[in-house]
Amino acid sequence: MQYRPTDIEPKWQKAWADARVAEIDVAAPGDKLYMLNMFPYPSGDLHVGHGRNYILGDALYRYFRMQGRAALNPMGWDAFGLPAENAAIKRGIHPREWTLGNIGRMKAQFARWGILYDWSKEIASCEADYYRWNQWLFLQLYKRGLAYRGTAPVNWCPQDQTVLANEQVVDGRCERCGALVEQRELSQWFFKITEYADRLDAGLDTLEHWPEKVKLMQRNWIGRSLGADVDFQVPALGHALRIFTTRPDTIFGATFMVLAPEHPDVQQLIADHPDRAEIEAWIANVRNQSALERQEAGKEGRFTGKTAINPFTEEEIPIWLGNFVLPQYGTGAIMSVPAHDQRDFEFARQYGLPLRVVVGPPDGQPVDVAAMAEAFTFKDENGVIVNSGPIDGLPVPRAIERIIQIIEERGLGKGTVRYRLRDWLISRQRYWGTPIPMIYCDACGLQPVPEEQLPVRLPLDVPFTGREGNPLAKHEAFVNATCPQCSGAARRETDTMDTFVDSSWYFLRFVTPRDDEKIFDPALVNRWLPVDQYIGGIEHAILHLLYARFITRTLHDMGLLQFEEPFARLFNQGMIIKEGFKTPGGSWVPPAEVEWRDNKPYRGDTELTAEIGKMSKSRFNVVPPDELIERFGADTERVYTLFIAPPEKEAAWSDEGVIGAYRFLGRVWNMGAAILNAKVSGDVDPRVIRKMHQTIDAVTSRIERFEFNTAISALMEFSNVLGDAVNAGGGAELREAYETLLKLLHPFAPHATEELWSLFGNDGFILTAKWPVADRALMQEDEVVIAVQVNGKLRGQVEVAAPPEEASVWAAVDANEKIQTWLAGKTIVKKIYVPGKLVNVVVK
Ligand code: ANZ
Ligand code: ZN
Repeated sequence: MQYRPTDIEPKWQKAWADARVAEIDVAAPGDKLYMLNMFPYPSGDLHVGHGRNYILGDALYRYFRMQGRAALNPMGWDAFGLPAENAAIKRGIHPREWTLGNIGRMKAQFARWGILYDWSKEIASCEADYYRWNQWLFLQLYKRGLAYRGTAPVNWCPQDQTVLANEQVVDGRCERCGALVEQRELSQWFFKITEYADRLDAGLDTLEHWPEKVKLMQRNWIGRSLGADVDFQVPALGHALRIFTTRPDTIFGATFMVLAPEHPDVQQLIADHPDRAEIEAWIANVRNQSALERQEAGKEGRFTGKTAINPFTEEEIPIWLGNFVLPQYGTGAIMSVPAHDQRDFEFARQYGLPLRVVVGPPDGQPVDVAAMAEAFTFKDENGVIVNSGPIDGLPVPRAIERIIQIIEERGLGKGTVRYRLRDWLISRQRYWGTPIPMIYCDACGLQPVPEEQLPVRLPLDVPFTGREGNPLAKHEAFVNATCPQCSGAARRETDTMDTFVDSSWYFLRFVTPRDDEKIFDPALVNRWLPVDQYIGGIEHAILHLLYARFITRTLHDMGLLQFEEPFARLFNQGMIIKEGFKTPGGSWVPPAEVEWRDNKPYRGDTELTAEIGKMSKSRFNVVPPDELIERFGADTERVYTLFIAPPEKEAAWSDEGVIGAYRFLGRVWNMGAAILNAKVSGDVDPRVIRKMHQTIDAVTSRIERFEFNTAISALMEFSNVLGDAVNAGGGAELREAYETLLKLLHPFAPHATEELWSLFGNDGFILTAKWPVADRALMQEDEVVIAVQVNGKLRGQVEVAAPPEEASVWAAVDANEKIQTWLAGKTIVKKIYVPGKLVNVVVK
């Protein structure tokens, strides 16, 4: 009997699949647990870095099953998106065919890893029976004013006559043809997520079991800021310009004003400017830049020639235009306080504008303006207001409250809460996505597609050229529609939805994925959700999770959901990295092409450098799971992947580590063979039983805390103790302890443990066996070690029978010669006993 994983793994994979072990009846009673790995984009192949995510989810799932939980663990495919369309253009294969082929390959890979999903609940977002509910959802949001049309700038390739996604723009040029990309304003569809900004922000406080880091990223993205809107009168306009500031306490230091070049009053302000043409050309140039380019361009501005009145100092201050002021944030106009805001400081230095200090350090030291190398950004209690009349001497937070009061009393403006969050632009001018269910009629205007006409199906017979825009727009049969209002000829919307719409509610669909009457069953969904454990990459920390939280709230407000937060617990696994090799020019070299000479890596005559990179295909440093499984088995990959590091940490792949995991499983296997073949039986060494209970306790609590690596080390220790007992001639009596080891190991090495479980003559899957429970009494060591201190310094230790009693501890201290030498000739002042841990003798 030898450990040959390739002989046993496919057998158990088939047995689990045939028995449909992971299928669950959501209507049956039980202690429900909803586990979910973020559904992947079906890009094709999976490497061991992806494996970590699914393997850790599966280990957890198997553990909960053995705990007797009714666990739902579904899987599906985030199947719309750009790469499928690119494959269609490059290789002439239809996006659907490409996607379905990849899904098939990935499913086979999941099976080879021994991962159990409830495939009866599988969904793919590119199928009409899924995306029709995207369309239904869109219509509900539209009815409630939460889906609307507005204009927004897009990347436009003038050569290919098409809209480009951000990732298709490389250095400002079209990735495909190299033409300079322009910004164009297009009419597009939005979801009004901003209406939920306050609730999305406040809800973060209720997410106890989310990583702090993710909550912080969400909070920053939502960007709640408290401040004030203040009017500055502009004589030349005849009305005021309203600014937004988060630091109204600095208003006495506002020495100029800056507007976004897009601000609606700009035209009037520069109407009689002598350099008007030059300013307009500059504005056009700024408008054409993407947000990123605008940031990178450095601060630039133009003076309008006009002034505003600072309502507190009553001074005339110049009005500038500046590229660093964004049109969609706040009011698109700012009061500049160069002494206390770094952007304003740089702008003022660049254009020679004046500074006035209005916040000083708490010690009251005067600030030397001429010597300032940067803005003094005193905030919170660390800043005290100066040179500011009624708020002089107040610390910043109190000054903000007070000045807002004054602003409101004097009718100059009001205190405000603002959010950085923008509405969600869901329109994509692409083919491979959910058609937006709207119709344009010349007579009746915009009309929603009636619900009973859903789904609006994506036609499959379209040509893919990558040019001249969205192929849907040229598909006559698709575009020509009948107006639902007047039955006249009308046109269909040809934009499709952002794929983040697909993933914003899929976790609700998994409960009843085949329902073609409704999006989900509210009673069942309210029983199964929120998701108890959500697992996925940190790359989804912002958008996906925010959109899912938003859509969940909209469905809550429609009366369909009783909860507002979809994911009770969130876990983000770390990345697996592997060493790779680079040329001096920076390109990655596949390991197969690397030659070693004098202990240095070369390709041909070029010396390479070794670098750590994240696993990705383009870097040639992926470990293909197939090769690994072929040699060592999926159980080895699973144990290694979970043992390598705490799962939330980045981990470096090591081939020696893999072999270590393989040897461990081999030892467990051989031990099983030895126990099976043992003839004699006698008493079990009590140390084995004690170790067993300690291990049950350790592994259980560590799995629950996601400490898979230390859970596996506890199993290794236990298997060593058990191995010693076997080598010492222990026989059949070790069975119980060994079968306990198998159960505890099952979540990590499911195939080998199933095989051994059945070799030991057990019926049924070990997966459905009961998880062992530790007996605390049997965990107790016979003896405990108590540390002995003299005057607080460690001077020795004593061993007493467990559980320790104070009297016997002191008796042992008295009998200990080494400790007595520290006490000789001294007077004992006090004796302290910390139960079960230490004693301290205070002497004089
Ligand atoms: C005066 C001031 C003084 C400001 C000071 C800051 C510090 P957050 O906190 O990120 O929301 N601002 C307002 N609207 C802007 C826009 N459309 N584009 C660029 N900047 C804008 O930032 C709020 C601050 O950013 C506002 O407070 C304003 O500058 C600037 F010592 O007003 B502050
Ligand atoms: Zn009509």
